[in-house]
Amino acid sequence: MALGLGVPQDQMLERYLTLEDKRIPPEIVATGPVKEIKWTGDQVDLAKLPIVTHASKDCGPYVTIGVQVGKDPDTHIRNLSIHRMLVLGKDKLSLWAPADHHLGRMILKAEEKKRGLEVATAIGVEPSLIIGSQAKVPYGIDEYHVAGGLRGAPVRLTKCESIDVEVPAAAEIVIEGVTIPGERVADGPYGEYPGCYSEAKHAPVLKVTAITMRQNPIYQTALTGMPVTENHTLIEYGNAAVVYREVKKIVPEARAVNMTPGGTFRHHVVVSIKKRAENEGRNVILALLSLGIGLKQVIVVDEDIDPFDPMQVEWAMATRFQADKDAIIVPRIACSTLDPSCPENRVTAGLGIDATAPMKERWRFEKVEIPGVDKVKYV
Ligand SMILES: Cc1cc2nc3c(=O)[nH]c(=O)nc-3n(C[C@H](O)[C@H](O)[C@H](O)COP(=O)(O)O)c2cc1C
Ligand SMILES: [Mn+2]
Repeated sequence: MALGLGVPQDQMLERYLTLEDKRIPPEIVATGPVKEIKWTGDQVDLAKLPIVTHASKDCGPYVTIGVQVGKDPDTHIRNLSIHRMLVLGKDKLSLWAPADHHLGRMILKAEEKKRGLEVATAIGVEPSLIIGSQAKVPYGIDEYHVAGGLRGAPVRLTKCESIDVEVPAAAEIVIEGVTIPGERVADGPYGEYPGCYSEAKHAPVLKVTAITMRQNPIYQTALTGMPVTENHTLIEYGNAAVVYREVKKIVPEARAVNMTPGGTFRHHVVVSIKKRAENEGRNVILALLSLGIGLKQVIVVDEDIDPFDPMQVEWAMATRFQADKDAIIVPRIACSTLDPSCPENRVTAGLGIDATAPMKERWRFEKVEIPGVDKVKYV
């Protein structure tokens, strides 16, 4: 991520926050390398692409890191996102874009008008586009503008052959298609980001209308499954940015935010704050559980605890937390579709742990320090 954005690793969140807000609109160009080869009509054949079956129990080959471009059927504002696609035939793919994601909403909006949604999938694009597609910006913001900000220059786009959608002119491969209104397919098992196999029972279906590519294109794929894979790291900062901004609204002295790797960078977060009112930690918990980005566990610690150090976080829980008064359980909130522990699709319980020390009698919670101990050399 840091290399892709040209940012020092230890400043990632800070720099990402500024870059994500920059917003540089794309430029349209007449053509580009992605138009060197064009397959239309009968030439379209997905079997000619080296689409990979990744995990041992996957039901078939999936495109896993294609950046999808769709347009809202009313406003025509674009959206970028990444959704897995299972090969169903020479010109058919599943498209796992559920309604909790913007492309899924666009597909449903088009179906209400009895139409398919035109969707282009760009494979092999530069990091700013992949990272930009993961930005948690509201519906109605074109992530091409976000990607432009991340790369510090406009993304160059060219028009598709068979649909009214613009794609990166420098992409390796573009798959153009239209969703088939009302058609759904059971798509799975597939080794998903929670680290378990999932089956999407109602995945929309895409009819491929054209494929364009460079001469000798490079086909890019990505792993998902047990954390940590590309699917996890790519989403870390998009999620951390939303969380950090939200925490700052409540506690201006938010110190750090750790979307934890074991929590898939999506379900669990540890936040450290310098609180100035007794129950600010509880407000942070409630705000984050209601964000709708899939969080189900929020741990809040004080500013003297490093949220990236699991030992320190557990220590804070061991010495500053009482379950009966400091835990919050919020029943039945909307969440990710893929957590296998959910009792129903997209229903989860939120857990908040306020492991910040009470403000009165602060000395009882102070860390013991031995002067000079860090200067002792044992070997
Ligand atoms: C490698 C990779 C694969 C992904 N696969 C899927 C997927 O199959 N289905 C899905 O809904 N989201 C998937 N995502 C996550 C979405 O792309 C991500 O949440 C995105 O921000 C959604 O965009 P939106 O906010 O415009 O809806 C994937 C992310 C990555 C990095
Ligand atoms: Mn979006």
